[in-house]
Amino acid sequence: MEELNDKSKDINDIISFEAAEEQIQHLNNPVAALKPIVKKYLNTVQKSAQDGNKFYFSDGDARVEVRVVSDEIIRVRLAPHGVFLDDFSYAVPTVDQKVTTFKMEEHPEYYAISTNTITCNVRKSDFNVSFVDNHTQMVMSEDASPMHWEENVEFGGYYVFATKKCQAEENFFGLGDKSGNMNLRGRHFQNWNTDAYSFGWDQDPLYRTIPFYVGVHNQAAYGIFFDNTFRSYFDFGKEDNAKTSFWADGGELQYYYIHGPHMIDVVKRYQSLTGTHPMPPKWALGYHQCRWSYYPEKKVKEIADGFRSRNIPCDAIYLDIDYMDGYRCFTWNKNYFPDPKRMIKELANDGFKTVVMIDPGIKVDDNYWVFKEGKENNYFCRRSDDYFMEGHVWPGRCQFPDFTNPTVREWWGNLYKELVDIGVAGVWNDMNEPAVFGSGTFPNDVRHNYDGYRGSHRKAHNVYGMQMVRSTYDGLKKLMRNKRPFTITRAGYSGMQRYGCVWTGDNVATWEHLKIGNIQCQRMSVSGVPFCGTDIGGFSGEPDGELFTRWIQLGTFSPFMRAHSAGDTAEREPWSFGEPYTSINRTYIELRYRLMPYLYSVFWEHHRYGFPIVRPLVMLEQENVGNGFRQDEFTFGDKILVCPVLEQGATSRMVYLPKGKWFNLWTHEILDGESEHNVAAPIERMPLFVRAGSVIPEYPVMQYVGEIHVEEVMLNVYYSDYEVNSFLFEDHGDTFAYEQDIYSEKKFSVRGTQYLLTIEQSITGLYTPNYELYNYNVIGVPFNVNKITVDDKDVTDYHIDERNCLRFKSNKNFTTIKIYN
Ligand code: MIG
Repeated sequence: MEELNDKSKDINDIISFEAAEEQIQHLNNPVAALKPIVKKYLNTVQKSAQDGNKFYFSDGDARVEVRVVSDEIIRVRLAPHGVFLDDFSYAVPTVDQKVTTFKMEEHPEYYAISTNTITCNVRKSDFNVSFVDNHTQMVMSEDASPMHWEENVEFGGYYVFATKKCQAEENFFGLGDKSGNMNLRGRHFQNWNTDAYSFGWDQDPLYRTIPFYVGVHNQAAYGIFFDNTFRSYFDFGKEDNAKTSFWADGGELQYYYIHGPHMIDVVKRYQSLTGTHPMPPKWALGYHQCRWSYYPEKKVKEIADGFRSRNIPCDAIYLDIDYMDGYRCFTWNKNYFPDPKRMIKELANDGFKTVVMIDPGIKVDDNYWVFKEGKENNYFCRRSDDYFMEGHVWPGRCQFPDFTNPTVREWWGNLYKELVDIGVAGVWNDMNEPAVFGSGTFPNDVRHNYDGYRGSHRKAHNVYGMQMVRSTYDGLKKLMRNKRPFTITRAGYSGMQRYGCVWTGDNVATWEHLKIGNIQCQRMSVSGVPFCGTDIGGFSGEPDGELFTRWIQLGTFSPFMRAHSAGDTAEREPWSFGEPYTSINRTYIELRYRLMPYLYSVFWEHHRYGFPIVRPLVMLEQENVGNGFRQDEFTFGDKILVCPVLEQGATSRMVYLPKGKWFNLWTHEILDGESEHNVAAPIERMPLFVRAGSVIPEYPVMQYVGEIHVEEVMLNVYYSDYEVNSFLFEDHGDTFAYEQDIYSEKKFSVRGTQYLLTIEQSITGLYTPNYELYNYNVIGVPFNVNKITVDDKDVTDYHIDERNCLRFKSNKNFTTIKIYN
């Protein structure tokens, strides 16, 4: 431990577990450095007590609370001297869920708190806490040493630590916004929201804090959510191959054990604690074009025309900071944009939504109404000695609203009124780590309201961005009445998905970053942040046509699809690289729009039922150990498997397909799952596969969402000899009527034999789409078709097309279709 003696080293550089434990006091405060290190561990359990679903254990001084949250979730808290901190969390609005039965039993050596599904054991001799699957009796997670802590003389409170055993061949996933390989085993991390311009493979920390990971061992998965907003640290068997640790610079040692055993269920349960993403307006799922910056108005129009004249679909154009007057939020530079309302209207007439950037830094300027209001009402953050928190950002000297104050959030939300009135459709919150030029972020001593629970920046830093986008989302929701807001944030904390989507920040136009981005979106998805995208093409640096096109292809299956670039780089529109790239880019963006009803339905499955949108291979098939190391392929929903091409010059690539049968989306070739295939991947082709038995709904190509009144929905039916269910969700697309059950959910079941293919439909919900017909494209029927019936009536008009697909139409309300040999 060489670092131990190097007292000049900043604590931020030290993230090895043991080293941090030893070092913290010495580095953070000179007074403590003179004292011996006092690290305290829980001792023998002496007492236990029960209060409803909460169980308390004490070693005579410290207390531990074990709380049954649901059948599959248990929360553990530590109070070093018996007094728990306020039970308040920005991540978890409501702790208790439905629990059917639970009980505590005392055994000679331990206490056992069990639900129907899991048991939490607290060992008497040393306070060891473990979690066992009732069904398999497998120990899913177990302390390697008792929970411990260390007093923080300078700031008060404690550094808090938990250390768990790494189970045999255990792999780790999640943890939100991290770079590098998807599997976290053998690495360590810290969480401290950071403006990480041009970050590298393995750079840490980045913009967001999601202290939640999933462990997979012995084919079973569980999750740990360490709900602590202070700077936190995770070590996945790096310091000691046999241990996984997490710790924080303050706050409470409080974590949730979340049971699987399927990884997807762990994520769904994490989502049940922290919430899902609200339904976005449908246009938000279209293609978005951004740049730092498009200005003046003429340029914006030129870009809009560029899309329409080339027939490349696009739904949104972004205005980055230069639209403002001297970077003052909520103002306009009237030289560049003399009449923003007219411009936004004209763009809207042409099918474009306008999304604008809003930063947290407010220019110190007594002639600027936002600053004046903030100052008069005491809305800006202050230092410990009551000075204002001042820092330089784009506008020059700035002060910063305290978004952890509910009154400030409400004020800020209302500031969007004028933007909403002139037709702005979405807002993009940047720099909210918060980022400050020079110093990076706020100093630790800045005070925050923290929704009445008070805290310094040590406690509020990681939630600042989340509370900003929360205020933006809530404000827009109110101002737009019943319309769905569209918001994007750069920084965030667990639960951020309730308020907006996210982009991965300032990436680079390199092949390595294409890989990073692919993994980042998958990792965010495992971490409960489903609506995520990268700057297509790379923010800094310049891609060539090939790299840009490969990025558009990946972006077609990123939940959020937006191209963005820094201002000092060459232009980056889908047509910037000439042919063949323009045409290929068009084809993929068109594919995005054709698949819109599918993408939208997958979003609903997330919003309503908590399913992740993007699913890595390991989530599809955790029992296959190899999948713990595969990180290219993923599915969008559960029907379409995507294998992005991440190597320059590639014309083919290896693809692993999970169990079952898969159709190559381009060729209709049927491939077996549970094996690897070498698949053609010339520049115009990203390998895409559809699960046999799927029904993939498709719209006609449109230049923007809602351009064309849909007369009939195409249903692509992929033959299967085992039964598969597919879902189609439909509603108005931009209101909250879905909260009043104004939507329709359709279930399609497909099942084939050698002689017969059956398609069944069941419909629930109060919404009726205003098209009448389904237009079928049945793929892979293994027999000659001699007869088709729709609800027992013969279909006379059908044919086999040039791609060997069976084509016919029916009324959208059918119940049973039979296709006979
Ligand atoms: O200091 O608004 O990540 O997307 O274009 C840079 C200008 C500030 C950083 C964002 C980027 C945006 C840029 N911003």
